[in-house]
Amino acid sequence: MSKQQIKQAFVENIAQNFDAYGFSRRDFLKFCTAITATMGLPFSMSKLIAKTIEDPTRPPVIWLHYQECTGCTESLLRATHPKIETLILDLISLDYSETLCAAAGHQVEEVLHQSIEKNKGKFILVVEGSIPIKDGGIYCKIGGRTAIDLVQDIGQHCAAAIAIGSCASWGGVQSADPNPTGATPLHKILKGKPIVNIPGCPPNPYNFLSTVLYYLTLGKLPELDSKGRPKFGYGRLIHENCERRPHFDAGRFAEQFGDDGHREGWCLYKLGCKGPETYANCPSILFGDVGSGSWPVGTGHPCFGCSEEGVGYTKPLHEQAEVKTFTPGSIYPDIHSEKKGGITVAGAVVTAGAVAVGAKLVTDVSKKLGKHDQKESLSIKS
Ligand code: FSX
Ligand code: SF4
Ligand code: F3S
Repeated sequence: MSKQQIKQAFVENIAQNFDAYGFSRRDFLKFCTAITATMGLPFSMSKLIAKTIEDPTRPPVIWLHYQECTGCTESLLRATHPKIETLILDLISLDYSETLCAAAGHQVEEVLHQSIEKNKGKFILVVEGSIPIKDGGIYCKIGGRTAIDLVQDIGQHCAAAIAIGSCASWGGVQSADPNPTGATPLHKILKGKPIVNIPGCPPNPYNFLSTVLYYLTLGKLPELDSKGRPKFGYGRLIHENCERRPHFDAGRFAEQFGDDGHREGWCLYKLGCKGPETYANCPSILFGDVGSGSWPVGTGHPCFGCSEEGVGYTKPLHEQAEVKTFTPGSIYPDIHSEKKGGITVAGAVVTAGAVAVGAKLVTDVSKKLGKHDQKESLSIKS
């Protein structure tokens, strides 16, 4: 059979398996379009993404687990997710994963060494969990070797690495004060390799899948921010895309869990929502593919900043957040223009009021702007 025939057989095999996976080819193409949009790529790229998924070449992946709860793997593989994620995992060659390997002990260690030897400089390393460095790293050992020793040894041979979850990205829950094990993120242990951080506890599976697909399709990593996160997933504050944002702008806050404001779906800022200082796309891509509202704030709980270093597991849950952007929202004209004839603060207030709910809102927003319109950062206290 020629290479072309093998490829054709593989593509047909996927097509036949659509039913087994519980989705149609149409669903598959819809998925490709959605994930292309998640990556911020032009619509036309969705065909290339589909091609990548249908390509029979399976890139080798080695997946290491250290200090964590396995929630990242769980959220990626949850049976409640559409099985399309499973299909993606079928398309990588997951050579080693402590959670998913059927083999154990020396047998699986042998598989790991063989994969490293065979794929030197080519495999993608995924690290889930933080790496303890205190007391010589004794708090996490696998096969008698410390996590720090393993990650440096294996990591030197990878093509690129992905730190999945907040634990591997910045220390996560184990790094909470007083950080008894010296929990440390991957990028501080593994040097000289391209590393992408996909924080979240757990992270949204689509941000991980999009990063892998981006790499496989374009042969390079997506553009990263100063914290090593893909800009497509972490370029915006949660507060910018939250469905409760109009309530924030209008000054309508839930004051207590279960009060009238909470029941009405008002803003959770005063209950400690960290959306105003947390960069993630949770409100846009949601979780679990079950429709609108399927994200923490959507269910009525304040975001606690699980994906943001210095916020999640660091700031008290119900402490009020630092608001990093101005109010009113970015849909309103720039209220800081110094150009003559540009819109004034009062003008912006009037505009906001006109498009929103009327004179009462104008008064509320005016009060806020009066206090804060000169500041770069706005912090509202109750
Ligand atoms: Fe758990 Fe992953 Fe949180 Fe950490 O997720 S969901 S503790 S980010 O490393 O397994
Ligand atoms: Fe949404 Fe939280 Fe911002 Fe309120 S403070 S608008 S609930 S992200
Ligand atoms: Fe985490 Fe906040 Fe998103 S708690 S899942 S970053 S809404």
